[in-house]
Amino acid sequence: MIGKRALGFLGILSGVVGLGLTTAAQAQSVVGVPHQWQMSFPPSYTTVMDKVESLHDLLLVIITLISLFVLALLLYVVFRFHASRNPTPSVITHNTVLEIAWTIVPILILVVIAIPSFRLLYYSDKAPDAALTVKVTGHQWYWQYEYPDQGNFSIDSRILAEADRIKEKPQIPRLLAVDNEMVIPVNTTIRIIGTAADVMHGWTVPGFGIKKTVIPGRLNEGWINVEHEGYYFGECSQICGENHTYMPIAVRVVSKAEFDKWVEQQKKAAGLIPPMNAPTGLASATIPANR
Ligand SMILES: [Cu+2]
Repeated sequence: MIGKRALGFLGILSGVVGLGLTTAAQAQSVVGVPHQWQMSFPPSYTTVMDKVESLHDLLLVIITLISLFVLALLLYVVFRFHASRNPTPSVITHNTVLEIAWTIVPILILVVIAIPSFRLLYYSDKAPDAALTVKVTGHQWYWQYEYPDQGNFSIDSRILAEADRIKEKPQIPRLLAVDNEMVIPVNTTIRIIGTAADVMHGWTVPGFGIKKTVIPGRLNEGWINVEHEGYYFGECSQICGENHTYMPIAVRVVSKAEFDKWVEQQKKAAGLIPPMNAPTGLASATIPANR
């Protein structure tokens, strides 16, 4: 009996401790990761990606119809004009109506594709009402994130060695865990300004519908607004040298309160906030005694 009770108590205790650890280390669930046997796009986490998917769906319908039409024409020609059925071939070389038709129809199809395509291009291009900006700099071979609106601190984001990943962030898949994720608040429009320090890199997070090639000496702009908290991942998408494979992009989306807390921590670590033990009597000392 006692043994069972002790075991039960230990179980509860480990549950409580476990819960504490879980909330501390895994406050955000791992959302945006690839899955086994994944065939299509990753799930969409931003309105930009929703629109990318709907453009893709439209294009898929158009190219399927075109392919089936061309296949049907080919089969018809193979059957109808086979030497056995058509021993004397036609010698017609021109048909004005047909030539105008096969010029105009593709133009119309391209216009149908171009309208939503340009609309999406402009939609994803710039965010005039962004609440904050994060500057992304690609290095050989890690990412640097700067927060100019929060006092201009910066963090480096490097891949974790496998042993460290297992120890520190076991919930995150292999080759995707980094020491410092880019941290952003949920449901907030974030302007992404991208550049590179050495060679071209690609800041790409498929679930966000963002793929920015970052180039030394240039600034490229994009934006994200993520609806749910969690960890999201991408990879450098521009061959940038030996360790190109080992510079994953990890984004941690947190509540606004948690983001503010994280910013305070980073500012303190960067020495941007004066220590808290400043003299408190200063304000009263400046008030004249006779008032
Ligand atoms: Cu790369």
